[in-house]
Amino acid sequence: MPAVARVAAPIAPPAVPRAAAQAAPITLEQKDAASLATAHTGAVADPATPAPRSMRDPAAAMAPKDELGAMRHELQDLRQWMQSQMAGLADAGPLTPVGEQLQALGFSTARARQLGSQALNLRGALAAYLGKGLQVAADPVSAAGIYALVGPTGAGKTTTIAKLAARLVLRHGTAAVALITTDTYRIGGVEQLKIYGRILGVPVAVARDGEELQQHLRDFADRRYVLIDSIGLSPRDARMAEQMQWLQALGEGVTRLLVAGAGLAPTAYAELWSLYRRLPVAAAILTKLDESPSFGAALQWLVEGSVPLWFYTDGQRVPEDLHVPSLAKITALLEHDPVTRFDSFPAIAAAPAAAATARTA
Ligand SMILES: Nc1nc2c(ncn2[C@@H]2O[C@H](COP(=O)(O)OP(=O)(O)O)[C@@H](O)[C@H]2O)c(=O)[nH]1
Ligand SMILES: [Mg+2]
Repeated sequence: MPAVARVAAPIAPPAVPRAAAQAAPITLEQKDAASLATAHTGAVADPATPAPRSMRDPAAAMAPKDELGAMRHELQDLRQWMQSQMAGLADAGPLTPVGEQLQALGFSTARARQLGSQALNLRGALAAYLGKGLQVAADPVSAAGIYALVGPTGAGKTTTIAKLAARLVLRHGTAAVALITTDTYRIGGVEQLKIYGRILGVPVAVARDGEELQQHLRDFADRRYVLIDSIGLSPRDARMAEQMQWLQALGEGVTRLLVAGAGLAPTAYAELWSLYRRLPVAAAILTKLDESPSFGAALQWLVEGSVPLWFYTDGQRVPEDLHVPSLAKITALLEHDPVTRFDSFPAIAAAPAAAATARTA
């Protein structure tokens, strides 16, 4: 399994030398943010926090002795006071403009309020939150192994398997990859994967029970990558428990990836996670970002549930619409900027013709 790395925030604030930082004047931006936040929320000064010295005792600020030192202290006081006022806004009152943007993107009101009160703009808020909390892998599914995709029906498991398989075939050739499906209940479930297998030139095996699954895995022991497609069922369906048992029985020999649409409600992510986390699940793949431009709820689930994000998909094309996430790409998508689609995709020079022409049916 590739090492999980935290995304380095590329939009980190410029480093300020210590001496300069101490004497740094309050910038216009900072002042504006404070007055904006206050004007917007109607918040009044927290009586528990003493106001800066000059407000309490103007003579102190005008003392001629060591004027520069006095000004420095005054600025430190002012900065601390502003910070305490801004922090106080996190718990109550209307949202700041940045908070409103975050809420519109799907983040919960509480998180939008907190992040919105701490950042001067949307990009800063996202960089701070995602840069610290979103776990990604530099090159996911590069280690040889067995990978099982789980998740609700219609989430995009089969399509994503095809995209992943194409990515691996492009890198390692058809002999390195095999597919197995346990989706034998739905009409067309097996056929859908078999079509992709034919186009990509890789074998597809069908497992009707745990025994058959184990047997296919033995048969494919010489393949570097085995991808298992599964069926998503209601937790009340006995067949769901059955399939979960097959996958659980594989123990640590299989890496399970939870596939979920990017546009679900926060409660849907909580339910999904309570159902699938016990498999256990190594990471998530978010699908259909093209249909869900405001996927803050999904990101909040990933960050606060400590679920690494290995891939996201933003369309039905195989394999082009599968991407490895980075902070810059996720931020650009949230800001609804055009994103460079191919920068994470492997070189296509050695691509077999079949894989290069693979498309969804
Ligand atoms: N717009 C869009 N559609 C997708 C994406 N991924 C999958 N789909 C579509 O979602 C539908 C269900 O996908 P499928 O792979 O069969 O889901 P499964 O039931 O989880 O296996 C199909 O019509 C796919 O083409 C995506 O990233 N964007
Ligand atoms: Mg399927």
